Amino acid sequence: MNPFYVDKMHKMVTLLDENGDGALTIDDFYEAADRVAVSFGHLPGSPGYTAIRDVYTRMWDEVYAGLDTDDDQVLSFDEVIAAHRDTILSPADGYEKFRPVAQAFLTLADSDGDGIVSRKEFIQAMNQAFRLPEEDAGRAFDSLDSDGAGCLTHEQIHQAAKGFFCTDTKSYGAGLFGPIAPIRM
Ligand SMILES: [Ca+2]
Ligand SMILES: [Ca+2]
Ligand SMILES: [Ca+2]
Repeated sequence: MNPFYVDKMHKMVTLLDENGDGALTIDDFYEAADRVAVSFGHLPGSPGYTAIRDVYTRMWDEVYAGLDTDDDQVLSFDEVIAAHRDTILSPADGYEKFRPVAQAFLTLADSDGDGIVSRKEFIQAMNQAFRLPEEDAGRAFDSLDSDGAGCLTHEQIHQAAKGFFCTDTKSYGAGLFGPIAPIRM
């Protein structure tokens, strides 16, 4: 596993670590779900709120809970890295675990439901879902919009997510979550 993959996953963990304690727990996911639901205008108890919470629960259960190798309900950074390598990076069908979760976020992001994600929709969704600063989200969009169409298809975003999570090279998708800074391990 090369250092670039570690740097990418570190960026991801940092974005998901809602309460900033350096580890991932279900509480991070529920805090994120609440923030995202409210920012998309879904109040607690509404169907939209429940749907968003279900996305985060599903993301935790299907992608992250299984990574908790010492079973303490806390995912350390090392656990996330090791497990991503074994379950998502190495297997040829690794992205299939991620695809339903990515699709749920895509459905949220494509707020007018026209099947494409405009630059504005992308920036709004990355800012609301992952607290990515708007400037970084704009750079992320531009790095993915390789043909300059000003919008992305759902399949382009799946390809980008696959590139981000399932390759350790600087392939398409490396910029999905904005700039990647090298970390010192
Ligand atoms: Ca945390
Ligand atoms: Ca653990
Ligand atoms: Ca759209």
